[in-house]
Amino acid sequence: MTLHETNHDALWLPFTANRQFRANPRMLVSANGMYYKDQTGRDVLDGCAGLWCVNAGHCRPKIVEAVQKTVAELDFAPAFQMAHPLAFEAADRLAKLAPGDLNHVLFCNSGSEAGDTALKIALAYHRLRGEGARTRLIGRERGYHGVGFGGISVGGISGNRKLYGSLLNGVDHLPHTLDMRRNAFSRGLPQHGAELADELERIVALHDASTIAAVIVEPMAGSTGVLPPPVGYLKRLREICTKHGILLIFDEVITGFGRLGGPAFAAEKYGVTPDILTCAKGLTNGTVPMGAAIMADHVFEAFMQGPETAIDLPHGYTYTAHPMACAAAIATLDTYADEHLFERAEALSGYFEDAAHSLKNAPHVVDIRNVGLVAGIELAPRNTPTTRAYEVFERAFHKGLLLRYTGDIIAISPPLIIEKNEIDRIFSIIGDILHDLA
Ligand code: PXG
Repeated sequence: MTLHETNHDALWLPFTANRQFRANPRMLVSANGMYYKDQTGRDVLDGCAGLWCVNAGHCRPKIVEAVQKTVAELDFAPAFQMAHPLAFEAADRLAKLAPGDLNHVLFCNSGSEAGDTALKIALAYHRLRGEGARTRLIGRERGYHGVGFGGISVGGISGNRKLYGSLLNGVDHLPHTLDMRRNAFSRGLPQHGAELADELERIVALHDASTIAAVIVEPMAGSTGVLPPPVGYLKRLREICTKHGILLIFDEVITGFGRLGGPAFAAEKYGVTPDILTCAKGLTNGTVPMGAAIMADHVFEAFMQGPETAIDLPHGYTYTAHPMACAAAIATLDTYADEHLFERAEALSGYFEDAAHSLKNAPHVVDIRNVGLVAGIELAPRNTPTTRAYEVFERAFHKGLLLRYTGDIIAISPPLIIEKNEIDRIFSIIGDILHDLA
C-alpha cells in the first residue's frame, strides 16, 4: 500500500498536533549514520539523535546484526523465574559502566517504566527496613520522568499533569534551576544557583524527613529545554539526602551514554553517586525499546533479607530483559567503547559550544545553554507561545535538519559521531531561519 492509499486517521501520534500534522505530514523512511531520508528521498541531518537516543548514529552494523541474529535464535524468553545469558551479560556490562556501587540492574522497556520502577523500589526499600512512613516523593519543577502515573506525579510539567486527575498524593517539588537573570548565556554549568538545593531542607522541615522516601531529578533537565545544573547543586542535593536518609534517584534517560561528554553518566561526570540511577534511550541506541533502573548495593541488599524462597520484588514486565533488547544493549555498549564515542563527545564539546553560542546575537534569542553535545536555544515567545520555536523546527525540517523544540526552546542533541562540518551546518541553518523569522 502506498502512503496515498493509507488511511491516515488510524494512527494517533503522541505529543503531536495531529490535525496540523495530517495536513502536512513529515515522514521518515530510512536512516544511516547522521542522516534520515524522508519520503521524498531527501537527506535530513539528525540534530537530535532521533529523540535523544541514537547516540552512536543510525543503523550501526554491529547493533543491527546482533538484533537480527538474536531474533532468529531466541525470539523471547520469560524473565520471571527464568533468564537467558544475554540478560546477565547486558546487566553486567551496564553495572560496570555505572559509577560507584550502582551494581544491580532491573530492566524494563522505556524511560517511563524505569522512573516508575525506581520510585516503587524507593518506597519498598524504606518499608522493608521498617520505615514504612517514608512515602513522600520529591520531584522538581520542569522535571520530566516519562508519562506513567509515578513519572507525571513527580514530574514538573503542568501540561503533562493537568488532564490526569489527582495523581500520586504525597508528592512535593523542588524549584527548577533555570535563572536567566543571573545565568543567561552561560557556557557549560551555570555559576549561580547551588543554593536552590537547600530548598530540600525547607521541604524536609515542612514534612519531616521520616515521611520522605526519595528525591528524583534529572542531573540536567532535558525535555523542558536543556537546564544544566548550577555548579555545586547536585553535590548539595546528595549531602542533604544523605543527612536525612532520603534516597537520591538520578534520571539519566537523556544524560546517560556520553551525552554530556566524558564518562557514561552525569553521576560520574559531576562526582555525585545516587542511590538509584535510571536510563533508557541510548542504552540500545534507540534500536529496541529498553530501560533500566540501577540500584546501589545497600538498596539491593534491603530486598535480600527475607526467606530465600520468597519473591523479593513483586515488579517486572513481560518484556523485561527481552533477548533482542539485551543483544542491542551489548552491541551498543561495544560500539560506544570501540569508537570511544563518550570521549569523542567530550573532545567535540568545545567546538559545539562555540558554534551554539555564535547565535547569541541572532534575532529572538534570549538564552543559549549547553553542556557536552546538548544545546538549548531559548527564543522570546510571540503572543502565542511555542509558535516561534515550532516554526524553526518546521522550517529546519524543510531545509534538511531535524531538531526538537519544547515551549520556545530549540533543543540540539546530535549523535555523538557528528563531524565538525555537520555541527557548523546545524547552527548555520538555525541562524538563517532566525534571521528570516518574524
Ligand atoms: N526521563 C527522562 C529524563 C526523559 O527525558 C523519560 C524519562 C521517559 O522515557 P520514555 O522512554 O518512556 O519516553 C524521558 C523521555 C523531547 C523528548 O524531545 C524527551 C523524551 C521523550 C520524547 C521526547 O524532549 N524524554
